[in-house]
Amino acid sequence: MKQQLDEIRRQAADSLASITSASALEAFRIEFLGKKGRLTEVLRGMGGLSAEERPVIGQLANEVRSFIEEQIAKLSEDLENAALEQRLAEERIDITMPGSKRPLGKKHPLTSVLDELKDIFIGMGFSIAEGPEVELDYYNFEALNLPKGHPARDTQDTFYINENVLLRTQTSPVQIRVMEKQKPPIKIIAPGRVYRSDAVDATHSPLFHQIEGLVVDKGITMGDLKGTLEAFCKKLYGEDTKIRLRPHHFPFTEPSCELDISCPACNGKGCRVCKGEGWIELLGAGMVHPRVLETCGIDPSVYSGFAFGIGLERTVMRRFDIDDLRLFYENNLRFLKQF
Ligand code: 2U9
Repeated sequence: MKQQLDEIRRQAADSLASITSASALEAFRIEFLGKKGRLTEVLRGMGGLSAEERPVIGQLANEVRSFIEEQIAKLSEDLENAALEQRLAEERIDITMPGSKRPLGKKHPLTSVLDELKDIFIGMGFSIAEGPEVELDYYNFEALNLPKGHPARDTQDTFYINENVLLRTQTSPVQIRVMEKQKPPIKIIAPGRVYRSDAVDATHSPLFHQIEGLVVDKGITMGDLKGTLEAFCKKLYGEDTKIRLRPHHFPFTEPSCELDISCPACNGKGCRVCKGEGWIELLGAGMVHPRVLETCGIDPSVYSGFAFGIGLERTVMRRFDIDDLRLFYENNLRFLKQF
């Protein structure tokens, strides 16, 4: 039996030398120390030894077991360290490598000019009001002195969802809603998307943006309208900008006007930009029609107001000399990167 134990120790030492993985090491452990292992088999035969031999063989067997267990533990640690070194080498991150650049985004030209317009009006004491884009016919037309049958309601101009629901054609409904809820003084702008049933071309889009304004209080006059809009134009186009008001008609304002600014490119002398006129149309405005005030429960014999509307795309196209409205919506980075 002593020879068998010596032979097992030698075989174990030989096998260990060729083990290179944790799974092979586990197979080795089972082969020698498992229930049916080589050492276990030999120890089963100890029953047949004499009383003198048993303690001697038993000690030798324990020495062989301890030798194998120590070798397994050492090799297991070596294998783990080797695996860790392998991972560290493979998963190494070179922190001196340059980071991956994240190109910085920029505001869309419509957004940056809209923010500029909002800031000017906020600086003049206006609040910003918002409302639904899917609107009721009542708020978009009827309450604005545009009764059923008025041509502005025709479906060739308006996206109707059904008889009484549509996509708003202007942001005026927001101002109606404010007048219904809030008693004067009112001083708001209503910026936002509006929809018209127009075919897309260089100057038309079914979706575009407007900024409308409304001031209602006691004793509001056309002078307030002119003074407010002149201050706005000077802030937007420079202090030496001049304005002029031309008579016009809108069903929701009386009197109505259109406001021109002196051409920023030639300062009123006449050039390509203003087509030789020296003036550029900027917005429409007027005194709120008394019937509109009445509809909202505001007594026109006590209160008066003025309102105006600016097309955002047209303003931005003029600011940056852009000749095609579609460029705003195509998300072409070569175009957008210029702003
Ligand atoms: C209420 C009463 C009156 C808003 C107004 C205009 C004149 C105007 C156009 C400018 C360019 C629309 O985007 S555009 O095509 N708008 O000319 N808008 S007065 O008048 C109102 C609004 C709300 C309760």
